[in-house]
Amino acid sequence: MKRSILSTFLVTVLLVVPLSSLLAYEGGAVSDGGTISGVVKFKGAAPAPKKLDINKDKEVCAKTAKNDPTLLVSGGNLVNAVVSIADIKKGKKMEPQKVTLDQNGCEYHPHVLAFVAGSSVEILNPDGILHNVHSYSKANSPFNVAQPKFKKSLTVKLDKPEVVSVKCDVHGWMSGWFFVADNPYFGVTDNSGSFKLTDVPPGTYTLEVWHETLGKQSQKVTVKPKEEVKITFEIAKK
Ligand SMILES: [Cu+2]
Repeated sequence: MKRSILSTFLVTVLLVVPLSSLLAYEGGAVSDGGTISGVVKFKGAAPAPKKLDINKDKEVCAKTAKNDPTLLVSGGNLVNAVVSIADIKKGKKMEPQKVTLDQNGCEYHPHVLAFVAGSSVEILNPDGILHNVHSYSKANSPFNVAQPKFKKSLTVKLDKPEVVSVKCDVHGWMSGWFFVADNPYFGVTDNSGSFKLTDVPPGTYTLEVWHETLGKQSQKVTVKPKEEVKITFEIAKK
């Protein structure tokens, strides 16, 4: 009898409380947090930078030479990789931000833009020519917006965690990514390949690195109160 009451209760809880809220991230004050820092390395011989073929609107877009951003290695470090904690459910506050994607010179700056779900992205067009911003998303509604030369700014909002490919339908070489995070622990590597995640509550987590060309890799990391743990990722081409 007792068991059936308990199971009725559990079934009721599962029906009433949506699964998404059980999985949601809970933000608050972190007093004894530690730091996860490190570097993402490219394993193997670094690929030679590939020049992009700028075959349209050259007077604006070809002012500076552009390298293919989809695999950039700098001194053995992997650039534009996102390092994040994949399985953290509780930690520092997560607040939606206003972030900027600039199309200056027919290139997305930054190439990989990471932010928390619920944030707004202001997309700038200082080029004086037409761009068309086109997102390829599943969880968020995709957008496909013409941005003529007089429209210097437009804003989109992404509410769901997801990695989203962004392209320009006018300039085939323009590509970028939105990394929409479900928690505030993430970083994008620059030329130094380094990352630093601060105020992480003590515990054991799955630290994940994502790169558009090389895929994902993860490792377990244990964070101790007020200590810094150093992690190295080495990712090879598959
Ligand atoms: Cu464009």
